Amino acid sequence: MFTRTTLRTFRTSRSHVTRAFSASATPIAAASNSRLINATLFAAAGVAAAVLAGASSSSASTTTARCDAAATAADPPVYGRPGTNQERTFIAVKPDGVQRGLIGDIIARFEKRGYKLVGLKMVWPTLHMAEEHYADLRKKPFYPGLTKFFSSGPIVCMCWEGKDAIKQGRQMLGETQPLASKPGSIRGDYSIDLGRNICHGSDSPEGAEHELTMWFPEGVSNWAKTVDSHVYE
Ligand code: IDP
Ligand code: MG
Repeated sequence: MFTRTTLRTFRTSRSHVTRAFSASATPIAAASNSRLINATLFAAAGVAAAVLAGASSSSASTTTARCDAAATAADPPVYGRPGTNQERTFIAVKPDGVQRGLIGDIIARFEKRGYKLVGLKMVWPTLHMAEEHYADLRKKPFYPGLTKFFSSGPIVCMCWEGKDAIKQGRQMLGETQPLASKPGSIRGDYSIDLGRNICHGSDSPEGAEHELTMWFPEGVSNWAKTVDSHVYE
């Protein structure tokens, strides 16, 4: 179900996101676009919860997924709360990482580390979106090639939450230059060339705010992770 929905969304995403990021449009189209995937994920979570409930009907602690439409005033902004356990970072699998089948591995690394995935969707960026995303690099000579490549195919957008998520995310990615990245890091394990370093991660709280606001205008899912007491002391 997830795959079919993703593909359907993928085919229409270019027109949706173009509108969403044009100067005059509000992000409504992008919101409905990615809500489609979010809703599907929630549906899947609901099925899982139902299965769990059936397997253990005596459990009083069974929780169900809460729709993100039910966000409360206590929820953090989409870019989280830097310096707390609700710090958030924007991690993306770039077009080369998607083509090379590395989505699952990259997600798994953050998941296994203990971070919480609060936003996830596939988007085929327009050139304009790529330029917005890398706006801080617009004066660099490689900017045209970088933005052209970043908009050459779908990327996977993620919002990860947890203590020190921005800095730790960067360390998990490795160095910008793959050849300088240590084995064990994502870039050190899977990439060689600078322009094909497969993943992106916010480099600062300001960067995370810019990127998460841009890529998740519809917001993310503020869910409670029940195992957090086994991740944080
Ligand atoms: P980052 O991705 O580690 O944050 P940035 O300096 O923000 O690195 O650059 C964004 C991306 O631009 C890099 O991930 C890399 O793919 C590409 N890039 C950076 N420097 C160069 C360069 O000198 N030549 C070609 N591409 C570069
Ligand atoms: Mg950067």
